[in-house]
Amino acid sequence: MDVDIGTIGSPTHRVVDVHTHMYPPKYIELLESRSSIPLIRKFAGAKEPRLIILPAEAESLDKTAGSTETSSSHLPGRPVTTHYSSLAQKLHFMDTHGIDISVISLANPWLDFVAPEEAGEAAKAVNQEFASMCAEPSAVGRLFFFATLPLTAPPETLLAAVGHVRSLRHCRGVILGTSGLGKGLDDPALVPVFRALAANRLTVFLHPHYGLPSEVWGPRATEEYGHVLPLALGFPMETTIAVARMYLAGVFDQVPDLRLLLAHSGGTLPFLAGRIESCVVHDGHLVKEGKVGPGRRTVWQVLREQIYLDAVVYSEVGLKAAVDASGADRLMFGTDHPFFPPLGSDEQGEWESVTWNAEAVKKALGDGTDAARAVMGGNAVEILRLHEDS
Ligand code: 5CU
Repeated sequence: MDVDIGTIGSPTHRVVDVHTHMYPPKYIELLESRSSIPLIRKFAGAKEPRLIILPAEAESLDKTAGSTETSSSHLPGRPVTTHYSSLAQKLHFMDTHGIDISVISLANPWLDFVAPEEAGEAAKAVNQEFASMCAEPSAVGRLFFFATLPLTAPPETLLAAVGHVRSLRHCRGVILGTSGLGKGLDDPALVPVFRALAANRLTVFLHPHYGLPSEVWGPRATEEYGHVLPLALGFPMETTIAVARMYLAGVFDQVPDLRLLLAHSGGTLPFLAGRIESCVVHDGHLVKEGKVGPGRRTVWQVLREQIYLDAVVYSEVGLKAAVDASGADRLMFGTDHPFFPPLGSDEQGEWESVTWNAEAVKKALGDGTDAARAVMGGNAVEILRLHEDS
């Protein structure tokens, strides 16, 4: 059934945000109940509680133990504003930036930390909350979602969860971190899950969280460099490594219908695909194992056949690499809301992090061109079936 989207523009002119997160109230409660990361903690004198999730933030959290420090610039993590959990706020943000439709997803670290025996029920509760938000009268036709899987749960619970999310209205896929069942996404035990997702036309939105080991950022990072290194470099490398491992393990050939949407324009994959190819072709071990012979699909082919990229890369330079690698027809606009709010200015107004991404699309593909419109929304409508109200 086609969605009644009221005053919203024609399908090819819609603006769609495929990378936009929420922490629904039950998930916030879960984080508030914890004493180790990920957690939400209140600090004396601070206006909002702080969300502390990144492995690289653990050290600064330890330093605040017992401290009465109240200056927000010295507190770990980020303030939990209404942007994280409020539906009205999400819709306001969309209206402010001319976004017609958002495909919302739980943000990192999802349910990766939940005990195996609790993960199945936790996933059901979170996914139900997302489905309910999308079914609110103010949201119908404007919100769809990527569900969350209970990856720490036993295999039968995990596969049952795929069955559950496929039945949820407005669900278009799942968001997945790179740890998988604990051994990464090249773990053969994940293949049945990928098969089930592919069979149900559920796109996998692959998103980083763990970055790289903290030591690589050096001894000055925690005190002096904020979150810049883990977020700007750790996240994209994590995504790149995860997909390269899947490629080397043959996951894309084993599950040819699997579709991955990669966060942050694929990390560094569009830029490094040529180097990965060269390393594959010149690897004596792979050649001896017969993995480089005729019929091998190149990384470039996988990028054009099974991978979509978001356009959350903040510059036309990176975006052009993404277009060259996957094609403008596989690229989809995103914002990463509620992360990267404007600092020191009105969070209810326009966010520079959003306008940078929209500008990059214009600069890379031309203002008002069909290709730019496709990236801003048309592709997402087609690929994620956002014209169907199911
Ligand atoms: O600011 C951050 O830490 C993040 C994060 O954790 N996840 C994300 O998607 N973007 C920014």
